[in-house]
Amino acid sequence: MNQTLEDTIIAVSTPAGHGGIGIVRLSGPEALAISRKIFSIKEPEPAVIPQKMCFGYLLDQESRETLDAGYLCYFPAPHSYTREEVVEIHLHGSPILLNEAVRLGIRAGARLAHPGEFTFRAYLNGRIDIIQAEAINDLIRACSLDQARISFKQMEGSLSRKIAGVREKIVELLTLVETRLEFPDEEIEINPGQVGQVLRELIGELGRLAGSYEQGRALLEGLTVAILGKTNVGKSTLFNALLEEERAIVTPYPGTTRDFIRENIQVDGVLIKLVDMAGFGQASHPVEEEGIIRGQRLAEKADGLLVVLDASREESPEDFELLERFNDKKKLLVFNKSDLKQVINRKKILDSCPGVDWIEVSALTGKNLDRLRKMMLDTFAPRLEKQEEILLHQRQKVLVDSIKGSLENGLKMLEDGAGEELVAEAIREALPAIGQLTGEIKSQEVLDQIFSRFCIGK
Ligand SMILES: Nc1nc2c(ncn2[C@@H]2O[C@H](COP(=O)(O)OP(=O)(O)OP(=O)(O)O)[C@@H](O)[C@H]2O)c(=O)[nH]1
Ligand SMILES: [Mg+2]
Repeated sequence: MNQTLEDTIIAVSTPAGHGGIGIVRLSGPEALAISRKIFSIKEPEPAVIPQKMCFGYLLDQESRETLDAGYLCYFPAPHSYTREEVVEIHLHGSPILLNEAVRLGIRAGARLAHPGEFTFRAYLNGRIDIIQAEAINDLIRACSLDQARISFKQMEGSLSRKIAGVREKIVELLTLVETRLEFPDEEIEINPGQVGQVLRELIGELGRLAGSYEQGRALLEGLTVAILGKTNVGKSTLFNALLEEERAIVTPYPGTTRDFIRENIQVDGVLIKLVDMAGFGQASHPVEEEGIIRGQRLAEKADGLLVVLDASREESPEDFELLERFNDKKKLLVFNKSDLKQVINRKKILDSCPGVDWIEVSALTGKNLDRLRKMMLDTFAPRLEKQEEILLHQRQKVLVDSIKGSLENGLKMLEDGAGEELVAEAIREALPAIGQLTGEIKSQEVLDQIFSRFCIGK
């Protein structure tokens, strides 16, 4: 990513495609001058009132042709997204027109922005840190409301403040220990018990934070829930019913589904990737056999399983085999076809897998499906503590673990009675990881990785 801030950059900031409005954005020292060359404001002059929509026309100065009518909005530095001079030109949402506006802007002296370059400038100019930049992209790409809520809070700085708090406490500890080192003869109150106490609290706090990544990952990527069971138990019917769409083929013949099908559903703001697959058991065809193998692999990696049983028939060895095979996975037992005469020996099944929650449903009539949705969340989704911060990125987790590791070293040395110098050195090692976490320490590779995930115009 280009780190010079002298250029004025321009890009379409609304998504590609046709829409009600489209916005072209400029940022940099010449943003206002360039935008005035391509957009003429109608009456009264001097027209540009900061942070107010000014009506006018998109203009090709060379041909003197007016191309569209719209609004210009000027955000003077530093009160803008990037902290630079920023201008937004709101036009009709026509890709042809918006690209033409960008072309005119480039002809007037701007340069096309790279993906994420507006946000990158906000970061370089100190308006946001890297955690907030990540949160902005997470917010834009949020695939559930819960995740959007968390990303919004982090964009506003909640996680950054928490990390700043940790940093402050570490620096205080260092000051305490190092002052003692510099002035060994003076009576400075330092109590190893107190240092240990602060270290233990910090380690606990960082441990909880790192632990939240499991929830974060589920939120960002969604939970994968695989529907499995013998052939013909009603997996595809259940899949369609949960999806509220006739997506998978359903027939009365066993072995209907041969490949797996994945579709997303939302349950209470959580994204669930639901997978329907071939029924377990004796394959009657090589294609089905391959489907079964793939299904098993997928089920092994899923966050949760819905094990479907046909309650209108007797239980069979395959049902038990299946439960045995996925013994250690999170699962729910779904006794399907509750609208028919119930034949299955439920007790025998439940006894074979103690502690596993179950429900009776009819995928055909829809009975109990809402309850099943809720149980899926309760059983498979990691608990969201509303107050706690949540890490959404592995990058963040790795660094929080590293900070915690340095403090644990320091604590161990303290407990082993090592000299203050060594304790201080171990604790100090936490600081670079904090710098990397917030982006205070810049790594080109990390920056490229983060900002290349952004869209152009953000
Ligand atoms: N009465 C009743 N019939 C059901 C129910 N759910 C599914 N069925 C019927 O059971 C048969 C098999 O349904 P599918 O959804 O294709 O079953 P499957 O488990 O996907 O089968 P395979 O893909 O072959 O493994 C169809 O005739 C469905 O209409 C239910 O809740 N009640
Ligand atoms: Mg099926």
